[in-house]
Order: sequence, then structure tokens, then C-alpha cells
Amino acid sequence: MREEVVGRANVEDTPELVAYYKDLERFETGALWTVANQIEPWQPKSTSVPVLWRYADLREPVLRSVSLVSPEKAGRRVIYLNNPGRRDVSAAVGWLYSGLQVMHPGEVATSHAHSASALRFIMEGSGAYTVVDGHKMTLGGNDFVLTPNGTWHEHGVEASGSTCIWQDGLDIPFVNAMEANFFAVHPDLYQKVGYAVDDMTKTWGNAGLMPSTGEWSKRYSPMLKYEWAPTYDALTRYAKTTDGSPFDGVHMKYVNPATGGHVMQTIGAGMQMLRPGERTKAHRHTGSFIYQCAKGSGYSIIGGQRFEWTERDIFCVPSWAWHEHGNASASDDACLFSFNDLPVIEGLGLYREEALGDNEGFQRVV
Ligand code: 1HN
Repeated sequence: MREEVVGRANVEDTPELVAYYKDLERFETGALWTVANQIEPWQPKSTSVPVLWRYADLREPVLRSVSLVSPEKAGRRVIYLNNPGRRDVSAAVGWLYSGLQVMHPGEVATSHAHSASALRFIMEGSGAYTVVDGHKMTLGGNDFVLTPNGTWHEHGVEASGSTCIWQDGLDIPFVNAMEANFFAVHPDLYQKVGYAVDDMTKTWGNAGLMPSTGEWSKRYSPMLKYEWAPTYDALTRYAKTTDGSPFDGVHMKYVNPATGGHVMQTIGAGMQMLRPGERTKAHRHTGSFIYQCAKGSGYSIIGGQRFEWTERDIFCVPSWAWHEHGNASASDDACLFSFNDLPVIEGLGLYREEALGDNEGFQRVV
């Protein structure tokens, strides 16, 4: 890929050079100028494409998996979201994985741990729970729960509950790209619950208050579970005092209460409210995002394509893709849950953001 630009590789093939390239191949080497323009794009070039996964399409096939495989045999009964540009690594977008997991009342999957960090966002059903390192958490609709890197975790649905479906989000493509993934099955197959149910949310999830003696040194949020009611309440309260972001409406991020930072080392998450009739401005930034509509309905224009979403639909925004969101309802707010790889992007100094119509030249580094 030659480019007629000073500073870029622009070498024409000659019989002598072609023979030279062949020679280099014999020693497992190559000439940088034959690939330089391709491996150093002027701007990020995502191979992921914007996709909308409609719950109306997915729900039936997800439920059908219950009669086809057991959680015992499958390990986890999950249908994963497969971005057409990322099929080789089972990613929904960029280096992020997403899937829909279904469990019937009385089912429980065995406890395991892996180097990948994971989250769940509850879509439907009652009686679901997750146990993380002995902390049992009850899960209701729109609750957000963490299973961080290295923690023992298992999920189940109480016999008294109903069929549950939740979204799993993981950094598994990233951890595999780093060639750093380990997996272990718990030696006893199931964990003993060692604490009061929901203790971590009750201890760490109290607006602005933390236990005076509370100490936390692990590199993920001790809160583990973020419930929907206080999340929606926080957005509603904040909406009363802010115009919101021109690009994201009323947007709040889930934080580690001990640090104010992202909930996990590799995955961040947030919830945003688009007020009735709100339409945001377009921008683009580095980092990959997966959204789930938690409430209401609306539309997003991503890379020039319009996607109409409603409750439980999932869509992705690839890195550096232009995007804007809208709520077409005149009376109801719409809420979007999202998770992303921003802790990695920011931590490595790779965050860039640009507003559409920003004529300031190179992208703003935030
Ligand atoms: C995992 O551990 C779960 O714990 C779900 O339920 C989906 C996808 C890839 C790798 C690990 C779970 C997963 C996963």
C-alpha cells in the first residue's frame, strides 16, 4: 500500500526488490516499508462494524437453548454476539465480548475463575443470583454486577424464581490478545456463601458514605453489585441540575467507591439518560462500547447508519466511529447502559476525542 505523501512509505516494486523480499521471507523477516502504511493508519481503523442486536430476534433462540443443552454440559449456556468484522476472536466489538445467558429456576452453573474480567446486566426474570468470592448477590432487572479478574464466581436462579436472561460482558478477546488468560474450575465446584447476602452493596453502595473502618486494596470496586433503583434515582436527581453532555445527555459512570475510578481494571461502565426529545451531537473517540437499552426507546446514528432501539436491544459503537443518540419520545426518558474498554484506553494514554465540526485540527487529548 504505497502513499504519495512525504514521510509515508512509497517504494515501487522492481525485480531486484521483489527478489530481495523473497529472500527476507526465508529468514522470517520482512521490509517495514512494504507494510508500514497499513500498520500505521493515519487514524484508528476498526475492523468492527456497528451492529444492532434486537431482543425481539434474540429472545426466542436464547430460550430455545434451554431445551438443547444443560448448563452442566455447556459450562455456561450463552449465545454470544458475533461482530461480522471480529468473528476470528468472538468479539461483539473491538476486544470486548458480549453474550446472552439463560437460566431456568433451580439451575446453577459451577464456580470458576479466569483472568478475564466480567460483568452481567440483568435483562429479565426473577430469582437470579451471583456469588463472587463468597459474596452472594440477588439480581433483579437492570442490576449490574461485577465478576472481576481472578474472582471465583457462579450464577444460578432460585427454584422459586422464573427463567432469567442477562447480558454477560467480558474483556476476553483482549486478555487473549495479551496471551494472559487462565481458567480454573473451583475445587469444590460450588462456593460456600461466607457473608450476609448483598453485603458488599450494602457496605459500599451508600451515596457518599463509606464505613469509617472500611479498607479496600483490591483493584476493582468492592461494591460488586449496582442496583437499578438507586442508579435511576441518581440519573433523575442529576438531570434536575445539569444540561448534560452535548454528546451523551445525562451520563453517569459506575465507579469504584474506594477510588472514584472505573469499576474494574479493564472494563468501565455507565448509564445515561436521554430526556424526552433529546438528540445529542455527534462525536467520536477511541475505545469500544457496547450499549443496552435499559428503559424506553430511541435511535443512534453510528458511522452514518441509523439504528432504532428499544428496551433490551443491544448495539455497539466501534472505536473512532462517529455516533449520536436520540430519544424520539415526547414524554418518556430513555436509558442506555453501556460498558467499554476505557480503563485500558485511558490507562495507556490512548484516549482521543473529536466533535463533529471541530476545526481545531488534531484530536483533543483528554
Ligand atoms: C463466563 O465465565 C461466563 O461466568 C459467561 O457466566 C460467559 C464467556 C466467555 C468466557 C467466560 C459466566 C463467558 C464466560
